[in-house]
Amino acid sequence: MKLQITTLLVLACILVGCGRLIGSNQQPPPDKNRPKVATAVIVMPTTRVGVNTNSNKNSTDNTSIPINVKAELWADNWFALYLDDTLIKEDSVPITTERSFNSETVTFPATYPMHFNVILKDYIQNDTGLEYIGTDRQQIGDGGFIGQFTNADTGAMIGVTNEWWKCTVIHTAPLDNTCAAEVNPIAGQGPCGFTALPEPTDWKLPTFDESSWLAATLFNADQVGPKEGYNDITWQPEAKIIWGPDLKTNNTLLCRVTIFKP
Ligand SMILES: [Ca+2]
Ligand SMILES: [Ca+2]
Repeated sequence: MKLQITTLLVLACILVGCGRLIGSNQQPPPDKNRPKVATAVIVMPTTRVGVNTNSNKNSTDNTSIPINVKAELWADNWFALYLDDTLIKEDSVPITTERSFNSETVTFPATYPMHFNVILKDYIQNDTGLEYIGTDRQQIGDGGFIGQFTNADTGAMIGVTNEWWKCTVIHTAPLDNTCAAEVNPIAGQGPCGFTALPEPTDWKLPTFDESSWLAATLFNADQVGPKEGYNDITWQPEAKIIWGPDLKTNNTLLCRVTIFKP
């Protein structure tokens, strides 16, 4: 009798399990709402396979023919733009300048897919992450970066700063915002702790593994309060102001993007 009950229970469990399996097969999960980012992750490594191979040069595909690219860039406070590991443009106002808000426009040849890297820095007086130290304006300054890339010959837009950029923060300060209220703020002491990391090796190369990097955080102009130079450029609506997750305490960032042939 005991054996019969056990057998019945096992049979019941199998039937319930089978029912669930059949049910899941009948209703496959919809994939129409798959996030855009997931598509980008799939596309990028696939397209990169052909980068810098000689076979591309003999192909009928025109991706290996350079085009003239115009980059328009604005940073609070400083940037350096690289194409792979070649420096294209460094902000003409040094990061040691307390109030440096200026846009830059640069034109250069490049071939698809274009792998861009930027170093972004918010001005800090020292590792406390503060500015105007010792004055009644002592504060944690904020950052912000926006850029757009166009085909200089046709005027067609080929890339913008948006959430598809991947970034990592390598300088964060202060670690506690009450540092800004310290009478004598000292870097590394009390609320004025900081995190400073070296640049990862080879991070500018297309082969670098950026899987641990974050999607750039988007900010609007009201949040950043863009200053001098920003209005010198007609920004396309698709171009967004990007930074790390914390506009104030993220002080140095590295960001990357690949622009593919439209
Ligand atoms: Ca700033
Ligand atoms: Ca800052």
